[in-house]
Amino acid sequence: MSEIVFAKPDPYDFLETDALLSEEETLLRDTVRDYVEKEINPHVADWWDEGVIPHAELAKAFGDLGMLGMHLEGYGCAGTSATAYGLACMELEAGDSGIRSFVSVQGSLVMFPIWKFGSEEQKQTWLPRMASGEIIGCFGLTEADSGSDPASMRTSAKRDGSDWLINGSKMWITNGSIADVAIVWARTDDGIRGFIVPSDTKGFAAPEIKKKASLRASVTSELILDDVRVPDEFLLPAVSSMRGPLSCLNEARFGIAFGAVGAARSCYESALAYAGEREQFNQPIGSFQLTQRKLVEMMVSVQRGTLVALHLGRRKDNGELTPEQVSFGKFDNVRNALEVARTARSILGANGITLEYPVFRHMANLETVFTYEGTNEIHTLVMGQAITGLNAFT
Ligand code: TGC
Ligand code: FAD
Repeated sequence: MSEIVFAKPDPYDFLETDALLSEEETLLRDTVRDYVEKEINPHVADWWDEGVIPHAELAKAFGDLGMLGMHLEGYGCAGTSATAYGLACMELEAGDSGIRSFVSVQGSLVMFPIWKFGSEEQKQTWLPRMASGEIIGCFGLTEADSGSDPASMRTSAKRDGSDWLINGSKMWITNGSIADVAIVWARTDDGIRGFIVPSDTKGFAAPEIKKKASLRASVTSELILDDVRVPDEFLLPAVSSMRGPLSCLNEARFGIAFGAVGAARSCYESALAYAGEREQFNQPIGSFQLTQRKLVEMMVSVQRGTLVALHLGRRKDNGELTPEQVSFGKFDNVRNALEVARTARSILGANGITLEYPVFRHMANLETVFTYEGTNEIHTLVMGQAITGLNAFT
């Protein structure tokens, strides 16, 4: 029988989940962590405050690091495991959810549909330049009146000779105003189809949505499509139903299940350090039972989220992961991250409301993460349907 060992637990990795990573995964994780610590963390609070990001520089840097479409094979993509992609999302989101979004959208929502549903010519044309960061993409599914129910979209595409004419608008589109190309999902006589729309096409506009109080280190836009004409070669040939966009969402939601743990970890680490330094009543606030309770809840939540994410990663790498299991990860890890961020905020007292610490920024960002890529309620209903066999969406 193996016996329990007596060893001092690591406050930053209580269950020693690092031991679950391969050498290659650890190296990749550490490379991204190092990049985030050196190149993102010193600046991101200012970017967030000002509502701007150096998108071209970031795209180039992420391209050089092989992080764009990193889990796709061929066409200049790194071809890593899904778990490695998840770990990169975790480190990026420990920096800021908006930075992780930038990478998720490019890889999971723009490159993935071209890779999965595109023609060989489309793959050759777009993927290498997107992998290197030369070209930035966005993903247009949501509309002002079609959020949780994207199948109700009004944007339409009609054949006109050998071309298509696209009309409509999309709302809340990450990277919209800075994108060189948009994947636009539209209703056609033949079902829901995806189009590759270069942003310099006549009739296409992408005004930025301002005054956001969340995900400020990320560009969010409306897409306007006014008689946008694209040739048939810009239609994604291999899908003609909601399976197209929803397959992309599986990929991005998987990354978010990892990413949210990164944001939570950053909040926990901030609160732990603060609780050790800040004194009230002549004692560190970490010595109070009520504070310790909060710290332990946060630590447990981060460790549990890490285990869930890694489990999903292994299942994806084995070809076993289901959309409902992705919903489990997105649902549970994001709601827990939000709770961790709120708890960390309380430990930091008044300092917790400033941008001097990452906590409030993460907390505000996580309100978006709770909503996009399927709200918490939508993922509840996906899992509810899976366990009862009953549809409660309508
Ligand atoms: P339903 O009628 O059940 O199915 C329609 C077709 O889709 C297939 N399908 C899936 N395929 C792949 N993955 C999934 N998860 C799928 N779920 C369903 C299904 O087999 C069927 O295929 P076919 O070929 O037989 O026609 O679907 P529905 O239209 O009733 O939708 C169900 C529901 C509510 C779960 C879905 O609409 C949903 O997930 N809604 C939430 C919307 C959402 O998540 N939007 C996200 C927008 S993108 C975004 O937020 C980006 S944020 C980016 C960032 O900054 O990180
Ligand atoms: P609604 O669908 O109107 O939901 C409002 C409330 O009603 C929610 O609480 C919801 O859970 C609840 N609800 C809805 N239906 C049901 C039901 N059947 N049962 C119970 N409750 C229900 N979209 C893109 O396509 N591309 C992007 O790049 C993108 N980026 C985004 C970036 C940001 C910063 C944000 C905030 C959003 C982004 N989105 C993007 C849009 C996002 O996916 C939607 O906001 C999300 O799907 C929810 O849609 P909605 O906001 O219209 O809310």
